Amino acid sequence: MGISDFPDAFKGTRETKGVCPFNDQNDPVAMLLRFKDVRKAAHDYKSFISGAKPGRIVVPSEVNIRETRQIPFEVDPPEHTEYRALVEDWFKRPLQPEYEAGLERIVESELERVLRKGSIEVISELSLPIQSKALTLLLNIPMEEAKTWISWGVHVFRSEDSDLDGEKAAILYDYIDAEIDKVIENPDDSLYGVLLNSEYQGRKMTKEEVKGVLILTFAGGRDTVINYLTNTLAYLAEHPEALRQLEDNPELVNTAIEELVRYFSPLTHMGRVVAKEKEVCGHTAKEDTRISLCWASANRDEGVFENPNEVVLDRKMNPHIAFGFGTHKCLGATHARQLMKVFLRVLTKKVESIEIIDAQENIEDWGAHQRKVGFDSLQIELNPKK
Ligand code: HEM
Ligand code: EMZ
Repeated sequence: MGISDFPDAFKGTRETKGVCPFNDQNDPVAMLLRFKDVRKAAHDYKSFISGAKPGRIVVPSEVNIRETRQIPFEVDPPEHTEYRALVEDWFKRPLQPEYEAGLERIVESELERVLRKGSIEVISELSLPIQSKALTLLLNIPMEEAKTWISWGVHVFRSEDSDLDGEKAAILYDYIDAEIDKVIENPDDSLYGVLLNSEYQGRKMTKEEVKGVLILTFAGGRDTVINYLTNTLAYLAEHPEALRQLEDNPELVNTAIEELVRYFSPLTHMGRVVAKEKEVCGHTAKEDTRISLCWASANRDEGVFENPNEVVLDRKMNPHIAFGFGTHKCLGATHARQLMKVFLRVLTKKVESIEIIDAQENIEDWGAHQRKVGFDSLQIELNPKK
């Protein structure tokens, strides 16, 4: 098996049972594994709610390490609809030509820097800096600020030795609290400033609500984007022909970015709390227990995707749900897609070949199933084009 092969961890259980029980901190989760069931449950926000105790829909549950409600992620309609409307246009800014040019400058300068080094550890030396610098565009704040975020490392709620790290989370909360206070003192046109000026239900957004949006923006768009970039580099190292196809046929990038995010599915699953007992795929989801929507498993469903375990860069029918489905579908998807498009464009222009020197896989443990989601470290050598 190659370094860039990401096996389908849920195949057997998806086909035979469709549901997989998982015990998380004595708050069990029934993981839904089939494409149809995941989409149906994601659509049914009245039975399967996001607006539970903050942190509870995340697996592993974060109830013990945070109290702030993430907005609009941990809110259901009708409140969700109004919150989401406040930020929807802001998160479409990545489609503007100036924004794309900004992404291009970031990716170019980061790639040039590592090309001078030759051999690098991808996550710390390339993916994290690109992710953090790109996020300054999404928040509309000076690029300088990325230095602080890079110093936090890859995870904001996790650390090397623990899935949940309250002390690490506190760094992010304290930082956001301080930034909100700064912008209250000196209003600006950053996401902080825009939110502090926005009205929800006819009144100004509270500091706690603004914090809820910002925490989500930092946490949701961090390891997902880092894995998307890192795993793609591993894939291109092992598939030099793909690197050249992307260079020779620039249109290919449009289907390639979708196929790569389907195949890698950087967010494995997300939970919901059962509002009222309901039968799903032969499982009785009892009131106040949890289910999860396993995007990663759904994206390998053979009933929907032909050759699901192969990366087909020009895949035509690709209704993947790596960015979620329905009410809560990813607000950061436009940013992530634009970043990957630019990354592939610049990479194919500047890089001749990539060699893998060493790789430590990051394997998630979901009880009966172990899933490779990315790497803990990936050492590569980059050879520049002449
Ligand atoms: C929601 C995946 C990048 C912000 C989601 C959901 C998924 C997802 C599956 C749905 C969660 C649910 O239904 O409960 C991903 C992946 C990414 C990515 C795979 C990268 C490849 C980002 C980025 C940002 C972001 C860059 C922002 C900086 C959000 C927000 C939501 C969300 C705000 C909640 C939307 C709502 O509740 O209405 N994401 N995400 N994501 N994501 Fe992302
Ligand atoms: C939450 C989540 C958002 C959670 C859409 O996903 O991402 C996770 O990485 C965080 O731990 O708190 O923000």
